[in-house]
Amino acid sequence: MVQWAVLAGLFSGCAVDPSALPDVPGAINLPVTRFCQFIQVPSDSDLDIRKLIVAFSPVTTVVQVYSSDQGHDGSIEDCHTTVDLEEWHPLYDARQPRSEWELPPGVALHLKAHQQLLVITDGTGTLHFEPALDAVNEYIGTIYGLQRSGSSPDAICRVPHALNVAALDGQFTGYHLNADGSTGDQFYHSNDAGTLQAFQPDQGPRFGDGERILWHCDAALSTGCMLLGYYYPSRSTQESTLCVSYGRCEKPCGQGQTCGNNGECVADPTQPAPAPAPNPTPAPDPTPAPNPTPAPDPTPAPDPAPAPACGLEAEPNDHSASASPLCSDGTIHGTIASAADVDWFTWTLSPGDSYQLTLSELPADYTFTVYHLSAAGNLSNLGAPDDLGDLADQSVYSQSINGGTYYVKVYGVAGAFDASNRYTVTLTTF
Ligand SMILES: [Ca+2]
Ligand SMILES: [Ca+2]
Repeated sequence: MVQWAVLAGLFSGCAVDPSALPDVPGAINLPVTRFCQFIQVPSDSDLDIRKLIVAFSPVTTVVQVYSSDQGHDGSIEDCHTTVDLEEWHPLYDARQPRSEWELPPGVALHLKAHQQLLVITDGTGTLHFEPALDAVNEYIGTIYGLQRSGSSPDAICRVPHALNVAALDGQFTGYHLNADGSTGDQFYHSNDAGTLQAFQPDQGPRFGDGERILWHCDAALSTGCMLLGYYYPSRSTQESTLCVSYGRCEKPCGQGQTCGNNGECVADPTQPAPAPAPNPTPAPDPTPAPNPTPAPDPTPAPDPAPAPACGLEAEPNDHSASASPLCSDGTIHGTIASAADVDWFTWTLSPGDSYQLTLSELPADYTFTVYHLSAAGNLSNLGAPDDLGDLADQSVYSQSINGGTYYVKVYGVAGAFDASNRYTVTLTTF
């Protein structure tokens, strides 16, 4: 699970003069006025786009456009703090109030009829899509990922097949990765203006089938870096590849290991002993028998250990319909008992409630996704935390606009589980 943090910002009341956009037959103009706006492609047929213009108010610093194959109820759901990149595929990203991108001849960006879009911006303006006029031979695919600067700023990404890069965006420095794991030639460096770097036809970087990219998130560029590449050909009209990396390793390393420079997991010198997993509090009896009215003790011993508040999940809870309610204090414990185990929990909020949901005490790499039950009975994905592949606590923070029933799904990343040790979910409302 990989997420994109939504950037904080203020609305601008400054509308962009639509006359500043070219009057092209068949072009679509999407006005965007909300911080997080769910809109659908206003077309009854699929569209092949040859040129995209972002025209926003001068103070705009970010315009992120995502697409999804899942519908989203409501145009102004909770403006969640993270975007689930498994559901939402980046379509375009601009860090300038105005940007234009014209695709190479014969290459198009494909939009499906009424496709669900999510636009996140701190400005107000218009997305302008111009249709392809000539024959379309290839479609644009996207490759994307997240990485943080800091102790392990390197990440790798394997391209899905041989491809030509049409444009690159994001705050990173990109290198070819040699087969032996050593760093090859640099092919990209984020420019100071943070603008999309588009290449002339067949002048962009090329990658072979299965080749790996090394991308480096330098703290001088950003604390959180985004990789966004547009390439052709793609194997379908909308191909997207989410790059998940654990440093230079493609999979999380085990306990006592760290990711080495060659992309293999190696023994972590900072953790000399494979310490047994700390489990200071044994799991309480899942069904503690109520004390059958003890005889009143004239000198009652004070209870040394307060009873666990509510306690454990109640399996089966593998679907939202069988979700375990959070305890009255907002906590619950559970175990991911197998690679297939998922645990659903539920709670309710009043309109306007702010909340923070935290997953902690992880014995393995788990993460979660938050959902809201709409009035129509549909679950909408509100987002998920940053999971860095470690055992650190993960949180999301948001505000409920309409209140109602919420769910969280906790699961192991890449099949991670630990049947013996518990995790903890904590909901705080304020
Ligand atoms: Ca469970
Ligand atoms: Ca379960």
